[in-house]
Order: sequence, then structure tokens, then C-alpha cells
Amino acid sequence: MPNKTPSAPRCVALVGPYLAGKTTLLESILFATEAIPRKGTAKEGNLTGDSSPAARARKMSVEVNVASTTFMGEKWTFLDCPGSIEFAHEARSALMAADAAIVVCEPTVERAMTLAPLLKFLDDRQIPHLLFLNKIDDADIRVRDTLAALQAVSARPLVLRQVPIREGDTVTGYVDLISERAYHYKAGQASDLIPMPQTMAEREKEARQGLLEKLADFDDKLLEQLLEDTVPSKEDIYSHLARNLAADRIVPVLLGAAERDAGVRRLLKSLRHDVPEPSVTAARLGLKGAAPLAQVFKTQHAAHTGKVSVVRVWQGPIADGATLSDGSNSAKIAGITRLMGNAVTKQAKAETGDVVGLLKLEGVATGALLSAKGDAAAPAGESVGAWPAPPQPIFSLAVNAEKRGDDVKLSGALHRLSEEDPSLVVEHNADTHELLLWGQGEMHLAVAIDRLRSSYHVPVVSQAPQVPYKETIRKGVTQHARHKRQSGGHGQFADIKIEIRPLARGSGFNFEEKIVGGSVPRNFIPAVEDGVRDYLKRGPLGFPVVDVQVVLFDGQYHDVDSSDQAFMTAGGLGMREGMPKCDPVLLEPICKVAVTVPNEFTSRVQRLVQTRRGQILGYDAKAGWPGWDEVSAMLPQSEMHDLIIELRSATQGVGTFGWTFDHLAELTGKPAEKIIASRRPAEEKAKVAS
Ligand SMILES: Nc1nc2c(ncn2[C@@H]2O[C@H](COP(=O)(O)OP(=O)(O)OP(=O)(O)O)[C@@H](O)[C@H]2O)c(=O)[nH]1
Ligand SMILES: [Mg+2]
Repeated sequence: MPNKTPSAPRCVALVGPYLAGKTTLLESILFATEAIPRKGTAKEGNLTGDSSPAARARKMSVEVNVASTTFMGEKWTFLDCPGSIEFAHEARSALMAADAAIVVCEPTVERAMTLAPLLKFLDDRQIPHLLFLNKIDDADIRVRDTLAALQAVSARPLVLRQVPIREGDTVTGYVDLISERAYHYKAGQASDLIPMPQTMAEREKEARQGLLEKLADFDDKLLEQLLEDTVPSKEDIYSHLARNLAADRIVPVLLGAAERDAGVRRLLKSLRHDVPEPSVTAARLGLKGAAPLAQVFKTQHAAHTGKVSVVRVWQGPIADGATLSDGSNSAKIAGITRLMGNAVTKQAKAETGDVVGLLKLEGVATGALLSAKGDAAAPAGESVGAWPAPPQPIFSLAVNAEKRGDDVKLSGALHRLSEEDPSLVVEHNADTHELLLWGQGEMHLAVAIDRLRSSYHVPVVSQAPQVPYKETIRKGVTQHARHKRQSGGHGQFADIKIEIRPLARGSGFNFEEKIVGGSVPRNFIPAVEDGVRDYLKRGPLGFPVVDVQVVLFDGQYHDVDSSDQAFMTAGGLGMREGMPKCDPVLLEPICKVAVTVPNEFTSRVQRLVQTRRGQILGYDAKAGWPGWDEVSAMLPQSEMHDLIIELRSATQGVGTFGWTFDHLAELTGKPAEKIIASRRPAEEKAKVAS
């Protein structure tokens, strides 16, 4: 029994690897708690979660699904999170609002690794979590082998709470290790209590002892009892479990098959016992402030309601029409909605513990801690309650509106998309003049691009972005340029002598003048510089020019015909004639990358980097990540576009990388020729061909 009836609704996030069965589990929970009359299935595409067109089309979750229900008189909200690593930020944001998490995973040894980044996040944030070993109906390996593989990636001890009963190849029920009762699964219903099968007695004793020993690691009294062979009471064991789970010291493991409703009611009962109340969670997160206090963990824009800020209410009540502030923006709530998959219903107020949508809080972002006066202190820095920063973008596409006139609409829509999902970043690249959409991978961007079309009615075309190549020169030249034109009235006259010189890599551009005796009058000198700078946008190879110095050292002028315009033209002319003689060379951007992988993949990653013209700088154990390495390398940016795709496929999806631009390096020979030819404008290509 729970020690006391919780005073407020609790919230649990369903997380875990891609396709482990989280949305199916949500459906089963809603069915078991009679929130829905019949279950949908992933196959039919009618689950309560995944009701958006994007999720249905892809048969996967692409955002958090929110649904509330009541179990044994207590209120619950479940946050069914997407499993794909590309939507991890969405899941992490939801985890910040939850009192506990259920990590749904499949009983496989090979894919245990895919849980590591998630478990690390949960432990770093001290989020109480239990494991639900789903698809136990399909499991062809022993639970203890799965558990051993999972233990290898969990910093906290896994505590098995049930052992499976097998009949032939299938798991048909379980023995609960605390009550020591045996149950037989029954589709769509609570499991049947059955007599303990004789074959199970030994396994049950051994597993129960294992459970007690793990709990005894955190309690001297229990340890003493075990040493004296005293059997602790059921109530004692329950309270040890609840206490250690709440403190994220242990990870209880339950078994089941969501699709058959097997083990789901048992799971709900243990949530009921063990999940901390919202006040405990708020204290863990360090969220302080007078009521009302709420935090936004998701932002949506819906056609019929406008902006929806989905919040966890840490201290209620919050009434419709109230004004809330995050400290810099305050906004009036224009409606409170209760969410159930895609269905929303209005309500007048929200209470402590609730998860609701607050409408039209303009200016308020995901992560914002809202209070009446905006004086609630949001935790920062290293604290467990600090809002998680979005991951660094690692994959990008250049996007264009399909229709020319849609450009303004597109930038508005992109702004909203990145407000909904801060792991989507929009960049106007100054070098390539492309509009870039950055995110976590192909699927992440494909879903965003779908949304542009379906929700914002801006169809876009996308392609791999251009690499911002540059060019420079390898030797200097002295160049004379004269611009002279006589055409009726005023003529134009400007004459300059310049020296063009290469500069050290990374110097950029430098203009100097060494005019003596006024051969070029002071007031015209800036015009010469303007003409030179204008030329630098596109050098002889067709790329922006860097690391060049131009010295204006002599020239001539005419009292009447000289002008700024004439000297500017002369500046450009001098460059156009001089630069091709300076041995121009292509420069390619090189990035410093730090690839993070489990160390069993380290050598594979090193080879991968090398085949991409990368230069390995070294590798080391990743700080704070036992069993993981960080491989540092210099990698040409042109090799980075699809790096994440290959890296994930080589590392069971868990490898990732961080990157920063490092330097420009000369690129010569065939690869350079190919790039230069491909960037030549169409008209020039035609000229070359004829
Ligand atoms: N055999 C079996 N299959 C299951 C069970 N639960 C879910 N599945 C199947 O697993 C697949 C994935 O189920 P989902 O519920 O969509 O998985 P998910 O974890 O929500 O997936 P993402 O949100 O995309 O990460 C579907 O084909 C389900 O039918 C189960 O208990 N047993
Ligand atoms: Mg799902």
C-alpha cells in the first residue's frame, strides 16, 4: 500500500529506444484504466498517441503524446515520448516535467547499448525510473541475460521485481517477487492468480534473494536482517523500493507485453506505490516560488487554437484568464485545455500536478518557469533542475519555398517550427546565401519539412547544403589599373597602382594605403577600398576571397573627371586583372569534430573518419561516460553532411559528434577542379563548352 494517498495528480514519462512499444503501452494503460473503450493498434494507425498525420504516416512517434487517466481513484498523466534519438530533445523536455519515467525496452542483448544515453540523462537528473521489459511474449532469450546486458549500461543497480513463467517458448505469466504470488497473463484483463508452479520455486527464491540483497546495499538494518536470515515484511520491502526508486538509487524492472495488456496493471500498481508526488519532484528540481507555479515543457501551434504552451503545474490553482510571467514576458492565459492525444477539451482551471495546455502565451518559450509575478527562480548551471540545452545541430538541408512568393511565409513558419522544437535551428548562410535548416538527422528534418507543408501550407524543396569554400592567393603582384571613359559631358578618370599580397591563413582581408604626394587624393581612397572589397565577394575561382592584403601605393587623378565612382571601378579593375596572376587556390573549411561512441566502436570510427579525409588527433575516455570514448579529428566540412547517418549506422544509433569550424585548408588537384567547375555559373559553363 502507498504510505498515504497522494494529494495531487502524478505524471510519468514513457521513454526508451525507438519502437520499443511506448505508444502501445500508453494505449494499454488508457484501456486498462477505462480512459478509452477499445484499443487501437500501431498497425491500424489508430492509437491515441501518434494521432498526428506525421506520426501515422511514419508509424513512429515524432513528438510527445499527452494523455491523462485515473487509476484506483488517483489521477495520472502519461507523456509518451518519441524513441528516435533525433527527437531526444523533445523527450528530455518531457522528462523534466515527470515525477518518474518508465523506460520501455525490448528483451534483447544486442540493442541494450541504445539505452545508454537515456539512462545517463535520467541518472544525471536523478529522475526516478523503472524499466518495463516489453514484448516479453516474443522474448526468445532469458530475462537474466537481457538484464545482464542492460546492467552493463546502467549506472544504477537493476532490481528485478518479477520472474517470467514460461510454457514452451512463450512467457505466459510471472511470479511477483515481493508478494511471492504467481500470475497468468490474460489478454485485455487483469492477470489470473495461479498456484505457484513447482518448477518456479527455486528460481523465485534466488531472484527474491537478489532483490533483497540489492536493497540491503542501501540499508544496514535490512542487511542485518538478511545476515540473520530474518525475512523482512512485505511492507518493509515496498517501502525500501519506493524510497530508493524516488532517490534514483535503484531501477526496478518489470515484465510485460503492452500489446496484450500483459503486466500493465501490475505496472500501474507499482507506479501507484512508488512514484513521488509533484511536491517531491519540484523539490528535487529546485523549483521555488509561490503559487501559481508552472513550467512549459512543450510548445505547439495548432490551427484552431493558436499557440499552446503545455505545462506541468507545480503549484496550483491556475485560473483561465490569469496573467503569468517568466520574468521577462508576461501574458494572459486565453484558455486552458486538457490534452488526450489529439483531442483537447477546455477547462476553467488547473490544479497542482496537472498537465494542461495554456493558450496564447506569446513570448513564452519551452522551459520557461511561470509565476504570477515572474519572480520564480529557474534553476541554472549544473543543477539537476536546469533546463536541458538543445543538442548541437549536426545535420542540415538547404530549403527553398516551392513557390517564389512564399519566402516571407517560409521564414515565419520556420520561426514557429524552431519555437516548437528548439533542436531545429534556422540559419541564413552569408557565404552561400542559402537558407539552412539544421537538426539532428534526416528523419528530424523530413518531419519538419512535412509540417511546413501540412500545417503551414508552405511546400519547400530541400537539398544538401553547399560547402562554404573560399579562395586565396599564393603569390603577390603589382597591378596598374586605369579607368577612363569619355562620353559627352563629364568623363570618368581614375588611375591606381596596387600591390596584392597573400596573408597568413586566418588573417582575412587587409587594405592599406601608402600614397605620398597626393597622387590619389585622400577623399578617393575609401572608394578604391570599396571597389577592392566588392571584388573579394567572388574571386577568380568563383569563391569569396580571404587572406589577402591590398596596398594602394600610387595613382593619378583628374581635376574634373575623377570621382568616387571612377576610383571604385578602378579598384575592382585592378583586382580583376591582378588576382588571376596571383596563383589563386581553393580553400576548404576544416572542422574539429569530437565523436562520442561506446569504446567497442572506437576503432571503427577512426577508420570511418579516415575514409572521409579526416585526420585523427587522438582519442580518450569520455569524462563522465564510463565505457565511452571521444575521438577527436580534423574533418573537411564537405565530408560532414551525412557523417551522422554513417556514424549512427556503424554504432547502433548511439554515436554522435560535436563540431566547430577550425580553419581553412588549401585544396588542389582534381577534387579542387571538380568543385570549381561545379560552382561556375551556367552562362560561363556554356561559354567553356562552346
Ligand atoms: N510482440 C509485441 N509487439 C509489440 C508489443 N508492444 C508493441 N509492439 C509492437 O512494436 C511496434 C512499435 O510499437 P510502438 O508502440 O509504436 O513503439 P514506440 O516505442 O512508441 O515507438 P517510437 O515512439 O517510434 O519510438 C509496433 O509494431 C507494436 O505493435 C508487445 O508487447 N509485444
Ligand atoms: Mg511511440
